[in-house]
Amino acid sequence: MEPLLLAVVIALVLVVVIAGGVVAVRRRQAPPDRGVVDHLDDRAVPEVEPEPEGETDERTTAVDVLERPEAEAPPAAPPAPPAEPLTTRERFRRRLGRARNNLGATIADIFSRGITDEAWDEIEEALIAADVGVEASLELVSGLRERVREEGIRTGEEALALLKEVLRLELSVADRRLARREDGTTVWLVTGVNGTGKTTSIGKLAARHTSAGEAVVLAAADTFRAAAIEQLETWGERAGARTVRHAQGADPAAVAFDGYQSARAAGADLLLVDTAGRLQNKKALMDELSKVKRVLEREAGPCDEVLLVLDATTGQNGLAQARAFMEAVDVSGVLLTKLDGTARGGIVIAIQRQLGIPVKVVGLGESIDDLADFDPDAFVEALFAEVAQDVDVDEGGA
Ligand SMILES: Nc1nc2c(ncn2[C@@H]2O[C@H](COP(=O)(O)OP(=O)(O)O)[C@@H](O)[C@H]2O)c(=O)[nH]1
Ligand SMILES: [Mg+2]
Repeated sequence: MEPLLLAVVIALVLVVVIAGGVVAVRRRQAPPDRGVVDHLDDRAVPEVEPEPEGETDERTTAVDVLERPEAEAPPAAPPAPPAEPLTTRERFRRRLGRARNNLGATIADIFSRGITDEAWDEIEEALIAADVGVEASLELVSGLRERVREEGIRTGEEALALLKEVLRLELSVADRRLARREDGTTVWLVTGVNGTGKTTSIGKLAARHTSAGEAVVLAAADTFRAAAIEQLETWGERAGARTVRHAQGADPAAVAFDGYQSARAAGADLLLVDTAGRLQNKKALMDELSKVKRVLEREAGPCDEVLLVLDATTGQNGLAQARAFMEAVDVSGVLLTKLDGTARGGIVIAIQRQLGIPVKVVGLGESIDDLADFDPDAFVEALFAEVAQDVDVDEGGA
């Protein structure tokens, strides 16, 4: 019988404690807080008549509180509407001020003076100066002239509209998305010459995917300088991604291999492999890169993307670099950085035309969210948008 007695005593004690707690809660809600509760209640339930002063007692207050629990944790000021995320078009428009002020404005100006032989020559020159490439510029202009003739186009405005259409068409590809694996850890190998923006872009990509709820691992396979490893690690911390690293000077292929094993063991969604890009010894660099890919793929299967990072401000020189990399590894897509920093922009067309590789992602600045999937419509529109609509570019006149 003793255990039963004990249980009864415990139950009694519990009842007393709970009752005491309820009374204490009610007391806390009683006047003088009453005025505040009323005031908040008026906001939350406006149809309730305010009680006359003096008729308030503990009972009604307690009932009030129990019936309107929201009064205990009142919403502060009505929440501000969340800031609208910028649309892709808006982002391109804001960041392409330089190219717009140069390429876009130059072409619009030429066409505004009418469609003449000189105008066509000047358009050709403007495209070449914007890094579209000589051959491509000549072809684009001759195709355009023909269509203008065929379609009986008379105004510069119409000709400009047609040029935009031709550029959009030039940039259209079937699929620009970064490839993902259905099951297991997706592997993206990131290559390119030093200084083009590999590490920064990896940080931005990582952030984009961690904020979508994915687990991301970075492999620091640029082992040449300790600073390069630390830079990647810093980006990883910012992005919420773990970095797999070895000591400075370690075999980059071993780091990539370990990166994959670690990512797979952790069930990570995405592995991003950073690599070195010192062009001083091109042969050694390319040998190293193909070894990284070979060793990585032995463990991970084919890389889902081999991204070549190109710096838009290096123009045609970047294309020569690209060819060297394409000999060492099968590049599947270009990540074009510093589009915000170039007054040219035609490099986008040159890359796709001359290398036959789609620009998949672009860098639009140095911040973690300055990365966008390449969108040809938004790009062409931004190049030719009214300069007056430019809001975010302070040094666009370069
Ligand atoms: N304006 C601008 N700067 C960039 C962009 N991407 C990278 N950078 C800068 O380019 C420099 C080199 O970048 P880093 O990632 O270290 O290049 P890596 O040597 O290829 O790894 C850094 O100062 C970056 O901030 C971009 O899209 N726009
Ligand atoms: Mg780097």
